[in-house]
Amino acid sequence: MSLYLGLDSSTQSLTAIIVAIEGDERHVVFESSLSFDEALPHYATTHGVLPRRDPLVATSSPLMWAEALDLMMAKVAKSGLDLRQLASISGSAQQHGSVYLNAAWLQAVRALDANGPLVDQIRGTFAREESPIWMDSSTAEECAEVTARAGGSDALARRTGSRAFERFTGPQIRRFFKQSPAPYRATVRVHLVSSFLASLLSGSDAPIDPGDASGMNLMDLASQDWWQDAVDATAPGLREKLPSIKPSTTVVGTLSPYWQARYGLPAAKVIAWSGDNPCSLIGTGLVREGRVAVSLGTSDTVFGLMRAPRVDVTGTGHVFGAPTGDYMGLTCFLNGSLARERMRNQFFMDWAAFSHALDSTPPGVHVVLPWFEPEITPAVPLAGARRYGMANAGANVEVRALVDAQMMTMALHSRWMGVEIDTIHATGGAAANRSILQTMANVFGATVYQFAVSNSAALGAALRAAHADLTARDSAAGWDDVVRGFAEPMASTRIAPDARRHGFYRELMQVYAACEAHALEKGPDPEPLLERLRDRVARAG
Ligand code: XUL
Repeated sequence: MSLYLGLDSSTQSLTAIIVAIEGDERHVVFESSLSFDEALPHYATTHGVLPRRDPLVATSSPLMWAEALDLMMAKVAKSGLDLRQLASISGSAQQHGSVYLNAAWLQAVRALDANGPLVDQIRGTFAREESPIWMDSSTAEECAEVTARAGGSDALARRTGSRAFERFTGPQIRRFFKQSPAPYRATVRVHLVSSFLASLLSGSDAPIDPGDASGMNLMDLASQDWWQDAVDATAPGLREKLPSIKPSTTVVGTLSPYWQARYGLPAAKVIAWSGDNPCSLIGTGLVREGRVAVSLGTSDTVFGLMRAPRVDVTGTGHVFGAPTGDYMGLTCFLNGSLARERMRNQFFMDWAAFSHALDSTPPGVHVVLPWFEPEITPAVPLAGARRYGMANAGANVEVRALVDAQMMTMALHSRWMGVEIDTIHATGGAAANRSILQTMANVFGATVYQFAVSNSAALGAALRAAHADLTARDSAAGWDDVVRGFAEPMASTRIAPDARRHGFYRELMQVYAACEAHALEKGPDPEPLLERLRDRVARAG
């Protein structure tokens, strides 16, 4: 039997999952999570984000991520499992966030001493104490500059898989270079959250995988290497500061002596880390084209595997590298779980009451655009929910309208992927809520399935670790074989769409799209459309 560890450093928490594989025997044997706010209160984060002075700026602490890793490895060591069987480890991390390291980094990471905590040994290695994360939307100016310098939006999208996005690492690096030229010059390495944590585990300077590198506006999708024009368009001297890009299956090294001596762990192989969405692709079993997954986490995302890159000409979505060596299409929505939580708290509900509100309230002819925070899809720089056809609606209707809106915006903005969505693999914390998933089924007109493991990113990381080990032993072991028994939708959880409701949502979605266009000053007043739908509903009784 072999054990494989997957870690997921997300926006709000660090999760570890260990899977055990012995032929057809496959089990999750350990799962543990720690919340940054609760476990590491001295960093003073809220939902994993450092105190925000400017609503457009969102940063976190790389030191906190490292300290969390130390705490979690201590928990793993005490799991009671026979960790001599731990063959390999991989990880997943929130995408786009960047870590800026100075000249002391390389020596420090290679010489970690088991006699002292990790954080004390890397404290002096940062050229920038705070890391900008994916929730940051402060780089509109830098996006415009990078776009112009790299030959325009279409060229950037075609070469890198995405037009310039505020949270993408390239525009973030450019802003740092412009605002803090001296610390930028003192930066010898810019890591992503994923490659930073892989470096700490392996005691080396880890590469970035194509899945996470494609969230930077810097990688050439076709060659899976840095695109020099984009690198030059971003900041001077950047090429030398970037790690290499290596396939997601790369063995970066072995667990460094720090972890072995401090926690009695074996010299397990460390496999390149990737972004949370590429890892979730594996953790929801999407190793073939055709189906999509919807992840309901801090961000809500819709994604699916693509054999060949089909870049979104509307500029909404992204093409990333997939851990299988293929590609994945993805659209990301910022107002996910924090918006659901905000609504729940506003009306003093627990999750049972939230579900009851959904179950007891049919969709109505009104729309809320759920932009409580600046939104990524569609691009909404100024926060503030907008309401159409609803005033003083009351708690239940507000909850229903919010979840309807979250599902409608996902359905509308994932059309570019060109997939006829008839089956959805639902994952992320809120995928445990069947009332939310019933709304998903009704809006998309698709069958929705849940999974035994809700953290598909951590599971995907564990399965990527397993894949690297199994293929090293038997080159015929494919992805289908690796995900089997773990990342399969549970037949008993099947949620079928209600055809009548779906018919209504198809009409409401047109109104929703019109409201969105109006709010973004791209379309006329949608009131006549709302009126027409109200009439039709009244006539139908
Ligand atoms: C994807 C994105 C988020 C983060 C955090 O592009 O920004 O999904 O990866 O989960």
